[in-house]
Amino acid sequence: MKLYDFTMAPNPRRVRIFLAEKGVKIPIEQVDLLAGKSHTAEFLAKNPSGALPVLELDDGTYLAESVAICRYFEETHPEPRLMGIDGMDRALVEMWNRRMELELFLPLARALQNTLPFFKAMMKQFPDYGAAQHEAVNQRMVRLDSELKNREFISGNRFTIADITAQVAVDLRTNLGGMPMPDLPNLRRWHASVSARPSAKA
Ligand SMILES: N[C@@H](CCC(=O)N[C@@H](CS)C(=O)NCC(=O)O)C(=O)O
Repeated sequence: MKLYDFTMAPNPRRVRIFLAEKGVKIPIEQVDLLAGKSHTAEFLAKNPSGALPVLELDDGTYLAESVAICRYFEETHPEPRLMGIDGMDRALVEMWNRRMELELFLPLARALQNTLPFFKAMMKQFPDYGAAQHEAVNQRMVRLDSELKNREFISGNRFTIADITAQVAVDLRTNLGGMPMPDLPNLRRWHASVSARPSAKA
């Protein structure tokens, strides 16, 4: 088994945090996205999307998509539960993880890709679209702040994959986007709590 990873990239970090929370250690191979190494014929045979992360299994299966890889480890290493503890909780965790993915992580990625000089050589940028996506992220963070008012974590009072998705997005906004954490007390309290977990170093 092997995880294809690129330390700088946010989606692989979601899987690394998930594995760290589970205490699972597997071999990791770096694929340099900046050098285009995920678009070689050899890598496209593993994942035709040319994207990371990818998990290579011992039977030759290649599993792509961060959440699918996390699902694999949730099934093979159930504890601690990061994707829900029973049917209803699994549905709630999925709801929150999709919200964090679709309403925070993806708009942030589009915002950064369309506004940062870092991405200029890699893609055609649409700065107005990027600015609108930044605004969508800011508004979603305000809403998240009120959602976190009466609970410790995003899907209730347990740390789940939804926290990981949001944590990676918020850290990317700060570290690559250079934007400070907004002055939102519940969001800050939640972020300090997830950042204090040993898995945050992954
Ligand atoms: N939906 C995919 C997105 C994967 C993705 O976009 N990965 C980025 C790194 S964060 C990547 O490999 N980009 C390089 C490319 O698409 O060429 C997932 O959740 O794993």
